[in-house]
Amino acid sequence: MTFHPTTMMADKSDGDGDAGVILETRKKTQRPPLYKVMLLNDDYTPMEFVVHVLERFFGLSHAQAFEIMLTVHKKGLAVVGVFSFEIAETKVGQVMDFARRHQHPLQCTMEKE
Ligand code: TYC
Repeated sequence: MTFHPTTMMADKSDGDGDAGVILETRKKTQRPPLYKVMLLNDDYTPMEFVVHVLERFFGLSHAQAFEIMLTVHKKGLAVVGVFSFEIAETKVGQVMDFARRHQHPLQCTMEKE
């Protein structure tokens, strides 16, 4: 009888010496990047207008909106929400458009988290 290599393997190994080491079972989970949407302070936009913007476009309660408006007023800027690129872009556009239509210099920007 001749000993062909495959005849000697009682297990599932293919005899290549790697003993079935799995180097990669699945791709790493990919999460979409998130973007911070920020409101910037200025000296002219009325506080009530900013509060209204935060209620209208970011779904904040009056109390939350007032708090964030005051943070922007005191600190110069604040993050008002974190969203996917598309949602962040839409919010920034809505706020900038609304401010421009009311002739307020309010600035809203986004930045990758
Ligand atoms: N600083 C403004 C004022 O005193 C109020 C203000 C708050 C403006 C937040 C912009 O993003 C802003 N009327």
